[in-house]
Amino acid sequence: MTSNIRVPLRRWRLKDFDEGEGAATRAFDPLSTDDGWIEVAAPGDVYLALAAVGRIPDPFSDRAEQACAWVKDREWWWRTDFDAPDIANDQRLILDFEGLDTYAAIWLNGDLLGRSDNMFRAVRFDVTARARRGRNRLAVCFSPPSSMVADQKMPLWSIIGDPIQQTKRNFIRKAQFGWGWDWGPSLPTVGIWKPVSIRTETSAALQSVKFTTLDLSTTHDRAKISVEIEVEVFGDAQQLSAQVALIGSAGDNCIDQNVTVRNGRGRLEATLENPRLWWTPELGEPARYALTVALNSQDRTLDQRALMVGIRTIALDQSPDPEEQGATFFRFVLNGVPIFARGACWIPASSFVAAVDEAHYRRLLEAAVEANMNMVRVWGGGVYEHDAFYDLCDELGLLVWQDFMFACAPYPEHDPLFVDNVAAEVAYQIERLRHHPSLALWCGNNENQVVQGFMNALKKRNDPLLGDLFYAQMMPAAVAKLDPTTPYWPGSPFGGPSANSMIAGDVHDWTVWHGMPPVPVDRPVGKFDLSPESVAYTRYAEDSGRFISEYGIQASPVMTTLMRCLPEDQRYLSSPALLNRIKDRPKNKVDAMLVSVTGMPRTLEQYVDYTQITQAEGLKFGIEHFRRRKPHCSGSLIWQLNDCWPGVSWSLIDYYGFAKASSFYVRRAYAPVMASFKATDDGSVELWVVNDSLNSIEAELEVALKTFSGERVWSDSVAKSVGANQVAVVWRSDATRLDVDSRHVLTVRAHNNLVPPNRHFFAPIKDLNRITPSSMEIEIEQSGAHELAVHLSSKAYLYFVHLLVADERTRFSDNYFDLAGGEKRTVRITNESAPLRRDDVVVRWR
Ligand code: BMA
Repeated sequence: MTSNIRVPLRRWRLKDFDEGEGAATRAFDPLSTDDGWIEVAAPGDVYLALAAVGRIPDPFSDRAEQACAWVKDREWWWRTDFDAPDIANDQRLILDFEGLDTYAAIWLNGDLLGRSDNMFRAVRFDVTARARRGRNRLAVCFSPPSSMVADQKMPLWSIIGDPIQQTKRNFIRKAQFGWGWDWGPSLPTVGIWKPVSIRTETSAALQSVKFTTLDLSTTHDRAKISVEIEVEVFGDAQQLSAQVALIGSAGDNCIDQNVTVRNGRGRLEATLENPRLWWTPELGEPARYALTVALNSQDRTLDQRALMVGIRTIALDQSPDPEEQGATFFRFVLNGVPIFARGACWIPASSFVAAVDEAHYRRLLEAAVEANMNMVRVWGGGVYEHDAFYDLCDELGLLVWQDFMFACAPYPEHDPLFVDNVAAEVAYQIERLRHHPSLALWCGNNENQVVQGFMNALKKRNDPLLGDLFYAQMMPAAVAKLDPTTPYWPGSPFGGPSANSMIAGDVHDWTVWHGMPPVPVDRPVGKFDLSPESVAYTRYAEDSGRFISEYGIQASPVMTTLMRCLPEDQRYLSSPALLNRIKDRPKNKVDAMLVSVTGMPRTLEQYVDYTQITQAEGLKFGIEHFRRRKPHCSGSLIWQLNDCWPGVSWSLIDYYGFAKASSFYVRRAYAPVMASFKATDDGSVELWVVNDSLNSIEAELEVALKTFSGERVWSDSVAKSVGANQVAVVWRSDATRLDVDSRHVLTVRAHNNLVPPNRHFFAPIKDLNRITPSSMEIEIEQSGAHELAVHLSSKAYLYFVHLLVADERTRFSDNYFDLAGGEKRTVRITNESAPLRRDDVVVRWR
């Protein structure tokens, strides 16, 4: 055991002042009373603390965002009293803030200790000389962020909405989305958003522990790893050494070795025989190892660190694509295996970033794995997430594309203080996250190069990108130095003749939804076009990109969510409270998509269904196209997985955790082995099988042409093998056999459950010639207190069959599917947290 003690400081008090008033009235004074101060936890959030005592409404309710607008303009003081641990002569006392949001002055016992101006850096103070025996008073003053940058000048681009332009967010090292985004409210946070503790250290302390998989043999039977240790020696520590242990999940001790520490450094390299590798879910187990490092001086353990690590190699293949002239791959290679990244972009899981806990992360990340994802992209307008996020990604086998936190703006690279601040942030975050096996990529920012490129093309200029210093020089140098085995990429999107090029790098495809002109290679940039033809989701088929790291369609959350956040008199189409939940502009942008897919909704209920149908069908179409292009396209990251509040957005899962229809469509379209139809220009249809697994598979499929009333026109049996990690056309119908119209549906079913069922329509959803029955056969069986089995069947074809339970913790074995005439399906519904009863379930269809 070490003699070090770490005491978390969790209980604080909070009070607001006019700017400057706190110090003037000696809010830092150890003797001042707690009158008018309210309780707050650290980590914690000011809005939530205020709502708890009734000073503001629930910020997510109705239009409360406006009623909370004053919070960001106040000065906030956080205060706590603590007893300092006793320390010996060879010890020091460290005050450790893992994250302060954002402009903070820290006071101890009435003295100013220092300041902090970056939410993404830790702040540590040696308080050995300042702390008193017994009671100490710690106070942190947070200044209103906008007033700290009031005199800064550099215009923002007007791409995320005008009011947000006024914030000067690009000067503030703080979560950019907090000022409002096209899916989120303007509720800039303030306060202690990460743990704070006081701890003792004895003579020397571990500064960093770095674990690296250096090499993996092609047959995977041998891995070379290294452990590097950095130590700060501040006392008289003799004969420093580190005991390094690596233990597998079965308790097998792979390494137990003593490493000499000289000049503050120690290093160990070892070769492991038959290591259990870290894999994504479709390729294997995400095996992890427990790494512990104990820093010893003679017989005494001074410090200790424990990390969960994984053995894997990750690379980014950008070699020329031999089959697509002039193009280069953009594909991740995990343990030597080129993979197709199936995933989504991650935004902060709450506007109140301090308040996201492990359970919240777990719900969302498990839902990502259930949707057959293997990658999430931590988008650059949010935060470097809490440790629990990355631990869960490690545990679940989800690769992480990690943006640095810069988004949709020029950044002040001409300001040396800002540059130093960013350099320290970049180094801190790399050292913090580099040991995670899930970490697949460091990426410079979100959309800065591409927007600058657009501006230049429109204005026929060649202005440099302000901030490029960070993405083109500082970050790659820092990654090369501190984490050289993780790939670096300058921005998303980036690569090729223009940043959003289809022949190299990654692509954000916003033709669908935003009406962005398709990416020009050798043409001048076109015009944004929001006409229904321009934004139709079938335009995903024009995308010939290498890796689509953003594309998406907005949809309403489920009705239960709307009921929770809309007051009773606002539950109608286009009500002011509903429009307030739509942050993209124009607020009716979705209409251009609905008009050609479902037609326009007349009721709130239709709005929920029609937007969800359009999102689900559109993403299905896009995913199937991108996956059929494997390996030329090697990634699909949907914009966006989750929400930061109960809004109308591109998310697959809403703020409370209710899945939209798209979650289930995506689950099927992302199945590692998947079959999809493709209509070709000559009027025929092909059936493709995509195999992301490492085994060759035998596809035994039945393809059938039916009418919606249940008549079988013809069917074919297909038996074809598809090689490991390959795609293949396994069936093709010529136009003559397809004498079809809006009454027909082409279906595929696997005899051996190898692929999820799929279908192809010959007309838009709204024009399908179906007779929708008003009833179906439904039998709900109580198979356990927390489990129901719902047996469904229908004589005629049913579209968009879905089961609703008004508890977001409910899970469904499948949902939002079509039921062919005569088909029987059983859906298993479970809820580990609450009992389920038969009448909790509502079954609907369209
Ligand atoms: C891209 C993202 C986000 C944005 C989304 C939807 O621009 O990077 O900034 O929210 O599209 O517009």
